[in-house]
Amino acid sequence: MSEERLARNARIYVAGHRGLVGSAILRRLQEEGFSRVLTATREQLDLRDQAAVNYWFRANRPDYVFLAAGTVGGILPNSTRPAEFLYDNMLIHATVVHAAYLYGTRKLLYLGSSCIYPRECPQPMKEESLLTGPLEPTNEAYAVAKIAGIKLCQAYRRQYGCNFISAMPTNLYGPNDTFDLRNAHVLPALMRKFHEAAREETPSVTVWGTGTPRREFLHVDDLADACLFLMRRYASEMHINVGCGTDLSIRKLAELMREIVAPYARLTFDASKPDGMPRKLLDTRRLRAMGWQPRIDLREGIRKTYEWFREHAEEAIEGRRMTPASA
Ligand code: GFB
Repeated sequence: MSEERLARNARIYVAGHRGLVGSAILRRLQEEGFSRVLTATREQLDLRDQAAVNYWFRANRPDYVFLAAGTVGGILPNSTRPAEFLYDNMLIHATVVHAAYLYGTRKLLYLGSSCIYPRECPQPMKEESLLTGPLEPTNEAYAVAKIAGIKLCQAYRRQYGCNFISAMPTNLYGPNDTFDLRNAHVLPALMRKFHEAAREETPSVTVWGTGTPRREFLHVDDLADACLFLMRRYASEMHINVGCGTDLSIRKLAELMREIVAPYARLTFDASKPDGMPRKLLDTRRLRAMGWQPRIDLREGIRKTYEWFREHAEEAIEGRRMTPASA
């Protein structure tokens, strides 16, 4: 397979550069010395507006696109705001993919999510398991939009010969995550809860659900590394999983977080909150066979993220990512 050279002066657009994933890709591109990285804030460009996106692409002509923009959140907003998750994400994927086709983008990498696989999917979840069974109801809307994004990239490849590829990351964490408890995913939510509990006299943290669901967590800097790797090396129609290969129960995650952030805190479980998918572990053999592997283990990754959180607690807690069409 021919390798994409990614010249240092290539025009590279990171859609969603303020989010967890986009900001990690941006940092990585800057570290590697790319001199023409393009971004647009939500105020500058509403990615749900095809005419505006076309205009922006015509003016900026990106050679490469990392499509990491979207309306995202944890299990609660996913289940209570399905209209926004479906509408925003379907439009954002469609406008950017279509404009990339119209204005001659050389290659586009679309970021999906491990929630595309069926609720009862055999574990670890292989790429081939897509559309083999019903989806997990708590994130069906988001998953349907993400599946549509994969199909869009495949369709533009088949019909127009576009080099558009899709990567499916597992649950992610790291700097610039959402720490607003109503919208956050489990790892940043627990980090904040333990951080706040550490200041209490009798520290206690409530964990949603039963604690039995299992999740796989990848540091977003590892994902950014995989994204650059795939942009250079992957050119197939099949989406490709990106994960670390091991998972743990939510109870174990809470215990690990407690050890790092607030060792004396007591754990309680709120079973009135949803568990969601029982298990979500990706089969990453396809990517590993190409020679990629993650570098940051979970304990080290949580420590690094907690350092970042303490330095940025105020802005992190404001939770600025849960807005439509985040750019
Ligand atoms: O990370 P999370 O919100 O989303 O929740 P999913 C994972 C598990 O952690 C669930 C439990 O079983 C939650 O009940 N949990 C325990 C908590 N305490 C907390 C807490 O304080 N906050 C949160 N948020 N969870 C999302 C999907 O699913 O994963 C998205 O909704 C996306 O569509 C994303 O795919 C990657 O892993 O269940």
